[in-house]
Amino acid sequence: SASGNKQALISVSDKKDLAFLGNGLSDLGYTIVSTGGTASALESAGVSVTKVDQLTHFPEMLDGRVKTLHPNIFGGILARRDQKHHMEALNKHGIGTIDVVVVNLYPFYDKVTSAGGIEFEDGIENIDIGGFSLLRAAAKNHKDVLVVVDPQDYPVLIEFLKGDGDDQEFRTRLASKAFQHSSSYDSAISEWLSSDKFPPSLTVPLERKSTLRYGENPHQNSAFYVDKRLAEVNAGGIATAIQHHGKAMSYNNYLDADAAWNCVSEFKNPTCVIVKHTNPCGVASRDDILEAYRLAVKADPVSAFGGIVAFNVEIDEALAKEIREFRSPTDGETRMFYEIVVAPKYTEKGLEILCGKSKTLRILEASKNEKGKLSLRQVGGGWLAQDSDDLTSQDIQFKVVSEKVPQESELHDAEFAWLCVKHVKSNAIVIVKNNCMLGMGSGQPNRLESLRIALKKAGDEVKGAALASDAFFPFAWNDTVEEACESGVSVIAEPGGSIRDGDAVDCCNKYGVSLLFTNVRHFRH
Ligand code: 93A
Repeated sequence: SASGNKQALISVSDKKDLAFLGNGLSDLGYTIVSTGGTASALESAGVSVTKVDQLTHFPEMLDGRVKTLHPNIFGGILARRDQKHHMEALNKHGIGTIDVVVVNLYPFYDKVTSAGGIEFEDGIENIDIGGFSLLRAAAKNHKDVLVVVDPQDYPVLIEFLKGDGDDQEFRTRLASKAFQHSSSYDSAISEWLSSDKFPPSLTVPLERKSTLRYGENPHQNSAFYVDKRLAEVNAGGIATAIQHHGKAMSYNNYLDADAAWNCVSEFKNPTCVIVKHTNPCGVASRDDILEAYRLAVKADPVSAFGGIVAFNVEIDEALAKEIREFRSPTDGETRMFYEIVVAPKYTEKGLEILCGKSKTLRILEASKNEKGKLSLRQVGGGWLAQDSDDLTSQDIQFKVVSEKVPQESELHDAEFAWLCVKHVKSNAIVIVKNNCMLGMGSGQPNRLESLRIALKKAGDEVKGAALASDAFFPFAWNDTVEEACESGVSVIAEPGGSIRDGDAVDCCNKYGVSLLFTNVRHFRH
């Protein structure tokens, strides 16, 4: 370089770990070139810096819109070290090479998605131009320039520079990360400008989190991707859950854990949900979470075996012991076996006991999914996008349309069944009594079959229970509604909206059953 030293350019919005980075690079003999705010932060951490304006001979201008955009900076990054005429051009103009570029951009996505929103002008000012160009220039010339966009990579950068060997793969990986960042950055801007309403122009920035052993079946390759933007704003969900123990998560594990976590997160009271093949097959709420757990298993012990257990409360020693020891109600002997346990928290002792249950048991700590997210599904050659189904029981009114008015406890059970049925594949029927699922029927192409499965699982306990259906009943007499009434349920909750709603009302009146219309459908195809 012109100064004879190797140069590193640092220009960052996120000033995290700057002292570590600055000192690390200085110790390795780098001259550090920096923009205004970054330079101040480095100086106050005791790192000496050269300001960009000393290289560009221009002040940072236009309120910072033009800081680094100059041939003396970009020449030093983009020159091909193996091209004689490139190096001669640098020499001729007194430009030194820049071999390390550390940039992170104005936090555009955070700003435009921040609570309360942001003025349009503010959004515009948060569009990073110079930093963005630095990133792309350095990434283009990654053969000779190291580019770092993520503060988490500072330690590996320093380690790499300390080593004597070179590793093109490392350089390429950093470059790929930089382009991935710039591409999702621009996508966010384009989405913001195009519209703030649905439907969005879709550009989801995905980062491969892991390669999975296989997909839904062993002959299918598979990987797991996190939505980087959601991760950056800590939107929660199964993608960012911490795995404390157990075998690596599989493709099906992710699907099932997601289903269990989404369902259990619906409930305010201490609740246990057991999921098998994405369907909740046991759900119970109790002040005593141990009892909730036992009841959730009891709803369908055969299905619960090998399933996923989720809680919306911390797992402590007592609960962990219960999960470890509880024996299947089918024979009173076999210890229950699970693929995964998910909870928002674990006590130290609770975690220790669960880890001792089995080597393979996956133990996940998840944080609650933020609402208002987009739900995407693939079809041949395209994607379907929709708002996620975020309605809660507070959003739903249960309108009594029968002569019989439900008692408070019956209404409560109907609400509980309604929260469950939302998470069961259509056609979905759920039967609930006393805050506990007694039976469910899922995924049948006809509703009568789902009803019969749910009734069979509920057995004699169905008397006086509440029943919820994810969609309306197209037929009542000699069909679903009448069979439900004959079984002894005391209240039925359904969306309503069928041309034969009148039949459903008449039928419930004949049997003295309460009928509630929610006006909301919860298909899950
Ligand atoms: O407004 S800019 O697009 N113009 C530039 O020339 C420029 N160069 C770097 N923003 C620019 N940057 C960005 O400034 C970096 O990406 C970084 O996020 C930020 C650091 O500014 P400071 O060091 O003053 O805090």
